[in-house]
Amino acid sequence: MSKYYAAVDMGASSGRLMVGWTENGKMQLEEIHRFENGMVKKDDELCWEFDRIFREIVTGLKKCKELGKIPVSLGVDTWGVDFVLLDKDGGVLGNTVGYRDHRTDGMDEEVYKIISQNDLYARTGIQKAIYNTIYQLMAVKKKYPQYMEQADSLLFVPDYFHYLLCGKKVNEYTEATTSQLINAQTNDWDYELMDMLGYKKAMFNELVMPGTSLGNLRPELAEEIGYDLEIVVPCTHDTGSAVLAVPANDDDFVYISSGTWSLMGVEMARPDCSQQSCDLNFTNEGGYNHRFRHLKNIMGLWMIQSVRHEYGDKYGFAEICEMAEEAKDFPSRVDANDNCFLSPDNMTQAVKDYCKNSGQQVPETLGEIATVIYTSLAECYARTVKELEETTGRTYSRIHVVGGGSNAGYLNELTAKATGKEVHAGPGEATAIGNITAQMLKAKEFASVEAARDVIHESFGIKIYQA
Ligand code: LFR
Repeated sequence: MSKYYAAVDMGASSGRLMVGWTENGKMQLEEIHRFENGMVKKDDELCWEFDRIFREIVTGLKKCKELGKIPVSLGVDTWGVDFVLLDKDGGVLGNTVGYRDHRTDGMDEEVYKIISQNDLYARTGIQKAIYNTIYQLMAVKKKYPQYMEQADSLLFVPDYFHYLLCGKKVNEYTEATTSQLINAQTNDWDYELMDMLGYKKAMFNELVMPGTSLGNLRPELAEEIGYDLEIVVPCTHDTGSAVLAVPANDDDFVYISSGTWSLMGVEMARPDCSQQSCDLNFTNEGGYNHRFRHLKNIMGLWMIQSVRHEYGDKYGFAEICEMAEEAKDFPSRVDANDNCFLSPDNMTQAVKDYCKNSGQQVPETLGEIATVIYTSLAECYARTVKELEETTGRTYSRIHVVGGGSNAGYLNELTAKATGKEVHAGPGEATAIGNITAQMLKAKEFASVEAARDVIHESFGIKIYQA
């Protein structure tokens, strides 16, 4: 009888509860429950709806039972950097603010008054992104100092769901590295940095590695759901899970974890905290077994998701891809990494304004806007590959695109053309697969990461685009 493993895989626009198992040497995956996600305005802050989402997780677990696929364990992965502060009774302090909120505006400067950007990079190896936890905490400190005083515990979003599920408060390592408060050499909290910034050390919890068991469900929850299971932490940072599921064991490739963001990089045994890497704004996020993700954040399909939403969610992503292809000769380009696309009031307008302000032809139709975004992304990928080849001092012959965005065929074609590299697209469910893989490794269903990646390669279709 197969053993089932559950992944709650939450992205910025939707979340799913997936169940995975192995059968005849292959990995199988089934989506049990899907729900909407997104930041909503509350008290003029962009916030996540964690109470509603927690109920969606419970609904998903109940559905597993109805379908006769009761999982032995569960792990949650989400985007990085966001957190809640809990008081000593476990209550959330303040709003559950998300990383695109403007509370971090100017907080980089506040942090650099205390430690320079270069010194911060040398210690943490983490890229400068204005929404990193380190800047968000500075915003809380300035705006709501009382929360910082009352805080008993800081939990990142997946940690918080694990806590609601089983009652244990820990910080999982891969997600914690996105805070920019972990020392890249020691792989532990940088307490000295916290002291410098005036962040209370006691609110940071024990760091645990992917594959750690946190114990079983809270009894009242097990009763409601109708069965019990173990909480086993995966790489709770979605990008960490996605990279664990890249279907290759050599090192002659660059990956793109393609979803709301495009995360493009390579896996490395040691972080590169050099000045060159800092200047190019590459990050070194912690991964499974302390492998590092040396990568760059590229704005990604967030731009397309936002435009689609502004057109009333009328068209599917495949349709938008087709419209873009029809408008493929439209000549304008944007810098996909310009901050103006991080959290604009209206993305369609932001793309038009960028083209206008840079003296280019302004896109009018949805197809034209989409083609500007896709081609600009592909060109950004091409620049990033060159930078990676520079920082790592070698060349790569192919690109593995994993995650939901790997289904965007037109973008894959553009990527192959712009980079001159073969593109291997899939699996689309890399994040959930990686989450489940960490649980299966813990359960010894695979002898090693290499063995798991071989099975992933055999189990899910991979489409190749020639350069
Ligand atoms: C992708 C991701 C990126 C992180 C961004 C914000 O979903 O986790 O890795 O930089 O979201 O947290």
